[in-house]
Amino acid sequence: MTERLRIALQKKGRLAENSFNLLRKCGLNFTVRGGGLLARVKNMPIDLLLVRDDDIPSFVANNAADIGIVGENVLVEEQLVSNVELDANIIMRLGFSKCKLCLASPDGKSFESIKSLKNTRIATTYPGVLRKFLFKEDIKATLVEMKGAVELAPSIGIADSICDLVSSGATLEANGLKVFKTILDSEAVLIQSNRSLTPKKELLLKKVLRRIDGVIKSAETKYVMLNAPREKVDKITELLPGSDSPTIVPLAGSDNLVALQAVCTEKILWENLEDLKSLGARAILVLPIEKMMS
Ligand code: PRT
Ligand code: ZN
Repeated sequence: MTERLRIALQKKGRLAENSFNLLRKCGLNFTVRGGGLLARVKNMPIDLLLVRDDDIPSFVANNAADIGIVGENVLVEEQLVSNVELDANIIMRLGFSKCKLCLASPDGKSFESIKSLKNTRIATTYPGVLRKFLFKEDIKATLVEMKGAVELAPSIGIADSICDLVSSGATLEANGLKVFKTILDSEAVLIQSNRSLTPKKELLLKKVLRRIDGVIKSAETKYVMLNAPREKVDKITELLPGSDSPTIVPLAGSDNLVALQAVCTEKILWENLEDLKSLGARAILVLPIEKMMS
């Protein structure tokens, strides 16, 4: 058994670039070539298995890969349609490739109540998730299973509504469709089976997970520096999103002003800066943090 950790990733598609970028930010050095199924990480004992996203849950479950990055929608669907129970569980949510699996219908023919889906035809590429939803709601409907282009189904007369992934909503709008129910919220997730790893691989996995966690946290975390009147420091600290005990330093040549520096773990909006300014803060700088480890 190889001591190289194997990570299954989508080769090409909506998850691929984000997955590669995440791993590169974690310090993994690799090149993805056109035809290759495996990419070797040059500076760590890790191989990347580059495949179609639908295969990732079963590859992780069947030991072809130790961990994988996949859309939660694909993981849930594969678990529901697989003949055997798939040993693949979410170990970390990654926060990219967010989308929703929605029910949508042509304008003017919306289903105010989902109960009116009864005895209608619904086109989807997600029969597993849709069937489970209909079962839970006690609705009997006909599923029209498609491999793609689901948004065309109502206009060509093969379905009354659709169940498909939506992110910006532009595709639905271009096809005159409106969402009337979201049945699953999804984002990219890191998955692993319950199988135990060799101690060496386990250590390496822990290291990679710690780095991924650091990259995700540092994406929103910012370092804020500002000058403020000493008596406003408490109020200003309260306004800094997700900050913990800031550093306060006296400013040379000023009795009243101090410099305040804080790590903010939540998103900082323009509105936050305007509020800080109205409390007397000046020279406000918001700096990105490249790496974090706590
Ligand atoms: O070839 P392979 O099988 O690996 O890829 P694929 O074609 O099956 O999947 P891909 O690359 O299209 O999507 C991979 C994953 O990205 C999905 O499983 C989701 O987890 C996630 N994702 C995020 C999306 C979208 N956003 C998305 N918008 N997947 C698909 N879409 C579709 C949507 O259904 C619509 O048709 O993209 C189109 C544009 O969406 P709008 O709403 O922005 O117009
Ligand atoms: Zn796919």
